[in-house]
Amino acid sequence: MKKLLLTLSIAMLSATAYAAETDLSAKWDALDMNTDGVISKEEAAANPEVASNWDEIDLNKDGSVDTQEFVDFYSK
Ligand SMILES: [Ca+2]
Ligand SMILES: [Ca+2]
Repeated sequence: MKKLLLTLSIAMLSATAYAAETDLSAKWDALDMNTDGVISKEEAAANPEVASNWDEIDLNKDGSVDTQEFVDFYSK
């Protein structure tokens, strides 16, 4: 019984992680409209959440958001 519960909670945990990942990846795809692998400030303008947090998301201040910066922001 204990083992079953453990298995169930692991399955639930990974389902949550998977959902979060899928959600994030869908969000990224919607933002990176020219699919060059980074989000430019112009692309971010389409998403108020990203646009208003731009300075916080663009950690290295190079004027674009890469996947690492994007994931870092949303995994906080
Ligand atoms: Ca882009
Ligand atoms: Ca950056």
